[in-house]
Amino acid sequence: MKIGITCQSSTGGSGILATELGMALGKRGHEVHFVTTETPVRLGRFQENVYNHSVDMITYPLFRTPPYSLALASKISEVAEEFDIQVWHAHYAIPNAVASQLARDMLPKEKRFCLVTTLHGTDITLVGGHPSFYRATRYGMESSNAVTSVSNWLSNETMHEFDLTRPVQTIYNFVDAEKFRPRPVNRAALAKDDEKIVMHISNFRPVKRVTDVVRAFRKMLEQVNARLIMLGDGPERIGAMGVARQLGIADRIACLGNVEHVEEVLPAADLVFQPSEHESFGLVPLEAMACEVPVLVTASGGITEVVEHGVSGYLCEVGDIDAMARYGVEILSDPARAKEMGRRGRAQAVHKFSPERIVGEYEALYENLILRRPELVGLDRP
Ligand code: GMT
Repeated sequence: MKIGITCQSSTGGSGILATELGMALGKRGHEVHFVTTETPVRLGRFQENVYNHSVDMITYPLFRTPPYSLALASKISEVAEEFDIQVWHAHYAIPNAVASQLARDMLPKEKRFCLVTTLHGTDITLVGGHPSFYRATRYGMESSNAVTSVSNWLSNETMHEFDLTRPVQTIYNFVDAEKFRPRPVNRAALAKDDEKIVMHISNFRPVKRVTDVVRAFRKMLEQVNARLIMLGDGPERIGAMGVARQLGIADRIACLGNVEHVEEVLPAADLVFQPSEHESFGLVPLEAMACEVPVLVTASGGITEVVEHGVSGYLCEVGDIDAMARYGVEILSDPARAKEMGRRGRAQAVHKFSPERIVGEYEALYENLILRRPELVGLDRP
């Protein structure tokens, strides 16, 4: 098949998933064309069948903000026409679904693609639901030929919040368990031998509740000798470090910033800690599970479909710092239990969230749409 993909190219779960999907499709022999602002984070190396096209942006004194969505639509349309794309896959509804729909409208009928939109979470819960984007988000979904989301929770939220006339199909995210696996890493560069490693990985947005990480970690320190390693960056990092200084634990925390190959650091963790306000899926905990690292998360959103309480880690109520600290200490001070949790987490990651299974579900969706393409793009009508 010939498939186009649009996604966010910054470090974020939706862009990462879209990139991993494109690379997996390329390995399966499909021709994949990305259209993005910059090369997506995990698409660094050349890979057969996978191509990346950048959106051409101009600045002009008349524009207070350059109209990115129009440039994106023009580029998608150009790439789709040149490479005879059959299915365009928009990841993250804003602005990708509407830009893809506009791109399709710019094409002559016989060149029009089938459009799939995948919802990732904040495009519905935070951004898309905002009054300034609500109608555009709804229009993007209604005019797609298929809408998928990354958890049952997000599918239901979307149907309810946007009162859609069409179904939303859940297709879970996946993890490459060859890449994310337990492996020897340079642990000594991160912590002393007698220190446990608690790890947090995010884009440090308010929804991640990074100060909860710091507060609960301080309580864990009352009972275990540990170090907090934070990967990623974003607006809440400074504030969280301010809290750490107030609590007198800044010297027990290391911020590594954005790390491209997370799989080279993640296996060093004894616990991955993500106390978000909500997570529509939780790609980071899934990658941790694949590395046999137990996870501590909040029972809010689709993450409850990924992490099983007491099996691969623990689920706490949002903001319940005491419970988080208690569960954290339980995992960090019982290596046999932690090992068993890690083992069971990986087994679940491999069984329920494998690329074979999930990429196969996307392939089946695309194939079905391509069979119906004449009807979907109006080719069966004069
Ligand atoms: O907030 C983020 O982590 C970024 C965001 C994104 O769209 O890039 O992540 C969302 O999509 C990920 C991939 O599907 C999910 O694993 C995350 O749970 C989801 N984030 C939220 O729902 C807050």
